[in-house]
Amino acid sequence: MSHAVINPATEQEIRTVELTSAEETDAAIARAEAALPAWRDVAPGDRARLLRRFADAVDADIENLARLEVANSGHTIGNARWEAGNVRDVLHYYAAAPERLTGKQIPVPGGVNVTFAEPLGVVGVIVPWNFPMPIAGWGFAPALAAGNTVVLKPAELTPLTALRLAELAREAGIPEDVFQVLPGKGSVVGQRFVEHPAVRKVVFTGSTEVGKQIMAGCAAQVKRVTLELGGKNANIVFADADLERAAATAPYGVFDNAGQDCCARSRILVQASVYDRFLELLEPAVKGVVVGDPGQEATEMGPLISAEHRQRVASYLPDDTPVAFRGSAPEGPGFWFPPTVVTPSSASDPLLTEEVFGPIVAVVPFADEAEAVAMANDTAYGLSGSIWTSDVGRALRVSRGVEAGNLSVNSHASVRYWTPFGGFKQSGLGRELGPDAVEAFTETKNVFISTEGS
Ligand code: TAP
Repeated sequence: MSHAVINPATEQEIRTVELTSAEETDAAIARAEAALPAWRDVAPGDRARLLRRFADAVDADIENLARLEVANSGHTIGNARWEAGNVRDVLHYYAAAPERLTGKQIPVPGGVNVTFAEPLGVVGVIVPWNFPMPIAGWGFAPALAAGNTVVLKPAELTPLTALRLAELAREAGIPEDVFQVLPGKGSVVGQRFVEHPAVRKVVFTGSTEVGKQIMAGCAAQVKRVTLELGGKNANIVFADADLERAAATAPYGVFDNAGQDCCARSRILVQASVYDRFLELLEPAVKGVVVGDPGQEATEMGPLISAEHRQRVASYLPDDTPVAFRGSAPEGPGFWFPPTVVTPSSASDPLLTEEVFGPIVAVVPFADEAEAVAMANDTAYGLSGSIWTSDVGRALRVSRGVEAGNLSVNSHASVRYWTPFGGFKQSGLGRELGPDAVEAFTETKNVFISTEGS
């Protein structure tokens, strides 16, 4: 079976990709298992060198990878270059890990006690369509660095950059069976990662709904799992903030990648005393977002990923929705959707509770700090958020009060490869990136060596 890969900005077919069957997935997992002993035994410095070579191969291919992503996913060329660069940087960062996977020597009577950081085995990485390159790299780079072999399933809609990354790995000298990319359906390939006993860990990024099924499936084998799931993130704007900056940047905190971002700040909570002024400032900022051909340097927002997804996003705007104002979007072919600002009045409105995953933002007022924190936390999710204030004490109090894994003050930055990333509550389980992520790809083994004479 094959899948026609569509350019979401033009609706033209780019090429077809063969879908991996359940039997082919099992065969790939068997090869990954067979490749494990040799990969685990590669000297730490040599494994590090191979990962650095892989990073260099990605670096030399950035423009090609970025153009592939523009065509396959409709990402703006600026974002797509950043995403390819992120894979390079994550590989370089974790290339420093193999020689640093130290254990501990723990004092015990009658001998020596040491711990080892052992690789888990075959790791299955399941990637969504919204950030095909970075999310793949956050899984495979630390997994490979720790001595695991990897099978990776890109989203059916967006396989092209992952397939290219597998070619670059081979060019860099990483053995073919150590890192395999298996395009296909979640219900086939992803499901085998969950069920196959040789896969010892599943790294899943995607919807909370599917994440729960993955976790339940993995429980049957006590399989390790990392989950990076949805978000309904709050951008909290206090009256003492630099309102001009808060309003000018808010569109980019939610409409980046057309809102198809787990970290999208899709709820803007504004202190009531400056609510009207904030909306006045927000309107020109939203109308100024440049929506169009993602391959053009000046474009700030591209299309949605598919016709089906556009329909889902549009379903959040029934006729009686209080739409404050909208930006622009091209007419004609492509899955376009204009940036849209809504002002729902009920806290239970789906626009305030559900992850829309499109360019729609809800703006609502709050009275004081306590209410802002309560509203921010009034969600099953807990991934990210922003706090705009000029009061350092308030910034820290609110940061500690909001139940989310990644917060930024007077900024919307969420991701740096050297800081931990992940969610509270139903936004996920475990952390990716940062100095500790490699540990999530190892088991601690404790060994006692007796020094007693025989
Ligand atoms: P999902 O529908 O959950 O799909 C994610 C991946 O899982 C795809 O590769 C999909 O395969 C696969 N999959 C689907 N059903 C499966 C099953 N039963 N067993 C194993 N794998 C299965 O999510 P999506 O719509 O692509 O992505 C959007 C979601 O991802 C949003 O909720 C977003 O917030 C979340 N997300 C979270 C983060 C972080 S870091 N927290 C980052 C990005 C996105 P197919 O290709 O067949 O669909």
